[in-house]
Amino acid sequence: MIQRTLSIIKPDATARNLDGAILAMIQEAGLRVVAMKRLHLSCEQAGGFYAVHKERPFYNDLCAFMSSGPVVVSVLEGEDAIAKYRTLMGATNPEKAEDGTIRKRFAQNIEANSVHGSDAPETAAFEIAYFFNALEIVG
Ligand code: RTP
Ligand code: MG
Repeated sequence: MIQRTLSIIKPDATARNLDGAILAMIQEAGLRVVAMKRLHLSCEQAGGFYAVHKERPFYNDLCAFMSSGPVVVSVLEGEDAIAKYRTLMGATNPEKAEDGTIRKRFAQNIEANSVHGSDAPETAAFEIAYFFNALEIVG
């Protein structure tokens, strides 16, 4: 099944100029970039994106981190794209991430973990619409 998922290259990764290396891993995995933009989110914009985590203890830190520098948001398309990208990212905590994953290679800690990917079709739909309109996605 061809799916779309939302990817964010997080501020820890853009700060280290890793956007290209991460996008290369994404493309090598067979996922297509069908939309992309570079943004510097406000704390409020990051908070709206992570609204599902509002009650979590790490929410305020996460909003501050996600607005601390530029991010690269993109829509990835491909067979089973949501699960495929989650596998490529690796575990949230890089100490538990498998070899060959983006987080194993690049993440600094459980918060500054270099990438985000949608975790289900419903969250992918919300997250894609948060950043892109229909004209900005070119399959
Ligand atoms: P993501 O949503 O970014 O793809 O990551 P995920 O599903 O693997 O992790 P999730 O549980 O949804 O948490 C979202 C992001 O919050 C930060 N976090 N910090 N300090 C902490 O204990 C903690 N736990 C999570 C990470 O940046 C995580 O990706
Ligand atoms: Mg998540």
